[in-house]
Amino acid sequence: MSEFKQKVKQLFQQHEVLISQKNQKKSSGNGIYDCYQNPILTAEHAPVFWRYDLNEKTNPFLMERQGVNAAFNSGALYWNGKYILAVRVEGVDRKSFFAIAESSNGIDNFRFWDYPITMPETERPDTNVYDMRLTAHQDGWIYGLFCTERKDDTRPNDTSAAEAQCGIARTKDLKTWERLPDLITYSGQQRNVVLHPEFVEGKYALYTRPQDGFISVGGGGGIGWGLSDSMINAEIKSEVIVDPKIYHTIKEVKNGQGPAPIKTEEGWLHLAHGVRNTAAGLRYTLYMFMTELDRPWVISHRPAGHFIAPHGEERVGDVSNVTFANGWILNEKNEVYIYYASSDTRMHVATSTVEKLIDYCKNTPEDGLRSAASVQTRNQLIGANLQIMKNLL
Ligand code: M1P
Repeated sequence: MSEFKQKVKQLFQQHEVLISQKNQKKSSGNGIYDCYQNPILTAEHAPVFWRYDLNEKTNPFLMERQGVNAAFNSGALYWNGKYILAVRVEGVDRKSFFAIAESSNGIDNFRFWDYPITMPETERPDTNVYDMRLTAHQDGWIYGLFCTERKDDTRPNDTSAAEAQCGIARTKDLKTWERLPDLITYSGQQRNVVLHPEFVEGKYALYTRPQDGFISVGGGGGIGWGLSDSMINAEIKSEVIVDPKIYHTIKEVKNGQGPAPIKTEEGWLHLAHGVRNTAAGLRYTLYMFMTELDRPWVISHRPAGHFIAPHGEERVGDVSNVTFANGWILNEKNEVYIYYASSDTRMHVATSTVEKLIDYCKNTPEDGLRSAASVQTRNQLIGANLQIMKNLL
């Protein structure tokens, strides 16, 4: 066998070892969810044939011709008994695209399909697309809502001036996508827009995140809510903030809905991200809340603080100190697979159940918004526990 062929073989073998690695539950849990030892997807999980030219004539040094930088912020869907992720793959050229990765058990052995998604463009081409939320809607379509980023043409001389809006596409097979016009709202920009899975008042219902600028949400902000008559020409005429950003909380600077909420008998479970500022830059953590069954825009339970925050190696990456989630899966056993990315670099999974997440939302105290209130809440727990401990220990 030629040296070139041997090197190719080695590349495929190393890749196979990586993607077929078993994932183990970490022993120390918090009772709310279980974490796993390995990330489920990294840049190195991208197929060898996406990155290398395998033709000896055109690539005698077997160079990586089209490197992949990261695999993160993935939409998720439980589909034909498989755990499907619509992964944000970022090339070394900084452009993101979507690619489907599939696993039979949801915690390891994620494999990318041969080709990434070919997402059609609108008449105003996207410069970058990312963070797709998948929603299997009551109308029978699977929708993908994502951020479309384009140059802000009102500031031609500022090479970093960008505009974010909500791109919309739909599919029945996750392979062929029909691109629909971008969402129209009457806010400056939009990111983190998510389609609710059911009709509300006979209309399509969307969680939004209005923002004044590309990075800064500005004066308003928070998770918004609005209805649209159609998804073919989606337009929200009236947008209201249902989960505002709040001073001195984990969502002081901005927040955004994660995946589409999960329906339970006791209300809708929501996962979102909150952002606060620190001397070391922005810190992104995940939080949960519940909304009423019949009014999915009305919050019924607000556990305080973060639900998942970056730990250990998760804290470091292209954008450090970030956890971000735009996908989770409920399976037929009422287990919930929470797919989150760390530091804009790689994907992880945490597993829980509907029962545990409802308990977490209902029984975790709300944020009292002052240190004194937090001490009072904690003292109630300590007092009750000290009584119990007399009999227990
Ligand atoms: O870099 C952290 C995240 O920043 C943005 O999220 P948000 O709009 O809430 O600030 C997005 O670009 C997201 O992709 C990214 O993970």
